[in-house]
Amino acid sequence: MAEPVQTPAAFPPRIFSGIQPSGGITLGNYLGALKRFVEKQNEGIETIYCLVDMHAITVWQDPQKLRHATREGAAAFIAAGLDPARSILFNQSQVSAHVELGWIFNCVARLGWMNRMTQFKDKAGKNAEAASLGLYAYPALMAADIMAYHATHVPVGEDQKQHLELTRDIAIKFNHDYGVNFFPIVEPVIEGAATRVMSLRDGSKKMSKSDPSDQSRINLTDDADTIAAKIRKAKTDADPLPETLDGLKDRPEARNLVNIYAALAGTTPAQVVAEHAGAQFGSFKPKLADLAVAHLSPITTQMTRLMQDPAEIDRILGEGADRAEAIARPILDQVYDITGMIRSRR
Ligand code: AQP
Repeated sequence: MAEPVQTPAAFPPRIFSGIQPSGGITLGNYLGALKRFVEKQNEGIETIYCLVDMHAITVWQDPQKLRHATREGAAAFIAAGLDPARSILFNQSQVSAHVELGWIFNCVARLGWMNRMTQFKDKAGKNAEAASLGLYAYPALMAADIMAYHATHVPVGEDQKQHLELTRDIAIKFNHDYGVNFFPIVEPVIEGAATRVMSLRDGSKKMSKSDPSDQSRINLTDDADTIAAKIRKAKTDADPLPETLDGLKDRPEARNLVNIYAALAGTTPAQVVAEHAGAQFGSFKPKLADLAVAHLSPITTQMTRLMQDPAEIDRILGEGADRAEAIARPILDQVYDITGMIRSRR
């Protein structure tokens, strides 16, 4: 017999977020997401984090590389300070509740909403006819990732803001259509000095795993010399750093390096310009490179060590998936009851 439907009036704080194993994790993913995932864990909030491999295959992934990137992503989480005993860490495909709820949300989300998603337009490019249906439906699966846990807060970079607004719309429509107060209305958590790290080659494009130019990004697997060389070659302008942030208004590449410096140093962009006012990039870049290497090298070293034991990484992901499933399955069962699906298997 189906359990009576619960309609919780208030939802305890619970954090969910994910990263796609669609390549190596970049400094953008680290500063915009991963570093802050760890901070949230350390604040003592319940935290659930996921390598979203089902999202990754919305664009073609070589199976061997996908497996490697999933393990490397997990290694990056742990090396950055995630404790698999305190946070739940798993890969999405091991918990089928995500895709099951994703289908239901495909039936809640409206085509008009999906048509407004700028990330689909950016990723599909001019040849949208050739893009996968999965890439188009991606934001509904993302909503399911979050709602399968009744998560209330989602730390993300600025680029995911629109998808979180869609998540809210889906939850509101589901609750309204079925006359329940079942899904929480999620809050995006977009904080810090580097919520949108830009490409090192083009200040108008975000730093991305899938950018064809490796020079455009810093990867968490880059060694110290590579990081220093990429920062030295990063596009800037000929002017010195100004005294206030106003002076960076029309200088996106300069602003990007200042934001990265602030996020790595744990300070604000305003403090960085105040400290370095008048400095040329010839002297600022080596300081930024030193800071980046000091911050990232221990993470890279730890990732390399963890990657020597892939079976242990798989064990951690499997255990995390069991814990994730224990939360998501009862929520999904209630969704089936709410939507009128018969559940009569013993
Ligand atoms: N450049 C960025 N600056 C700050 N945050 C960023 N994020 C991504 N790029 C930046 C944040 O990282 C988290 C994981 O992102 P994702 O893996 O789900 O996919 P994405 O946003 O599409 O990131 P990429 O690196 O650009 O991947 P590809 O190239 O595969 O599309 C999210 O919280 C995101 O906001």
